[in-house]
Amino acid sequence: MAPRPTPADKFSFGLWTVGWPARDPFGDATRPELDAVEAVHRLAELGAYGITFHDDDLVPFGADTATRDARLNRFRKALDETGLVVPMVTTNLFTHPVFKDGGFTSNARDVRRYALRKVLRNIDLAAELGARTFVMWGGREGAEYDVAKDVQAALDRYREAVDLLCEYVVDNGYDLRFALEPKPNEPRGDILLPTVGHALGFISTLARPEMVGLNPEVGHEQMAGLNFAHGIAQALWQGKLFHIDLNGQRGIKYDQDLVFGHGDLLNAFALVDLLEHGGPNGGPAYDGPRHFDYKPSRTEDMTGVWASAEANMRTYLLLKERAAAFRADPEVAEALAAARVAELATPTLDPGEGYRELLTDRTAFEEFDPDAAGAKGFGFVRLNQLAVEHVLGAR
Ligand SMILES: [Mn+2]
Repeated sequence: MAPRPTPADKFSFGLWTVGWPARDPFGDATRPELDAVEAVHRLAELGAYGITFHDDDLVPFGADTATRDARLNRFRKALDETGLVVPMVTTNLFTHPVFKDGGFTSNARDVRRYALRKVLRNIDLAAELGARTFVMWGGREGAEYDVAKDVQAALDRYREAVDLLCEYVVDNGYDLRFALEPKPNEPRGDILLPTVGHALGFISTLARPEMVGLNPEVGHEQMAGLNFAHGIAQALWQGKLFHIDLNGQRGIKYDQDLVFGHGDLLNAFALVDLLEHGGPNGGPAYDGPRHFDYKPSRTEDMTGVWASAEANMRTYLLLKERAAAFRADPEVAEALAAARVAELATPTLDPGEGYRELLTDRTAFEEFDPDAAGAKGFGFVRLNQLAVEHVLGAR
């Protein structure tokens, strides 16, 4: 029996996830358009606490003021009726043809100025709805042809844009932070800030680096062949995990956006353990929204859409239970000790010790027996098997 999700679990969904009519590059939509008001009500019934959206999900691109106001008012009313919150808002700088070479980093300067205006308007809306995080996924910020994009100039323009947006938020007194979402490719052949590591490096060059963090997505890092839980651990370690996109992906291929846990289940287990417990030695954990950015598969009808939404939350809660059981198992504690996992939290040098003292410590080198140390096993496989057995519900 999976525990039932409640708002205390802080599960949130993008309006574009359950609302995806399943149009793909090869085929037409297989489902009807979903009304945003119905999405709010259904997600609230399922136990979610939040809903997020791109500006264009809620108000069609280019809509007049009357249409925009009417759409927003209906949405606000649904939020009031259900108690659902909007913890995050994001912007669409990728669908309209004007953004075919990007928004902030288009070679065309007039497009860049238009993109900034579009985002500034959306930031006002985010603040008005009480969102605390503004996500920016630069899906079109990239290139197919190396000779057609000056990447260093593009990064200058990217930084110029993010610096300007931060200044706007500060000047307006908004309680809002930015979260960059890395992705290696798709829809562009190569996207700028392709991984967590690239984005962390970029953030360190900004005028207000403290206002900008990350919104890493499971599948995006896995599309680059990277270990998502490791990327998240580093983001937490650097205080940059502002938001997270949970989903599933099976290896290095197109962006699948499967239900959370329907890809690399063992890495999902490690991820939930990390988010909930902050790692085996109690590093920083995550207390933000558990946000699902998945796509209900094109094979599903609307019943399947809501079943898949529920599946994300059930899988998370089951993995949370499994992680707690793993941590509470005395045999696991013993295997962790044998694997010397806690020992890594001990600094390599003694308090006050420097290289001079290290150089005089004969036990560190002259009397150390590397052959004996090299012959000793760590027992990592036994520890991992215990994790597998907990995930399988066998313990
Ligand atoms: Mn994705």
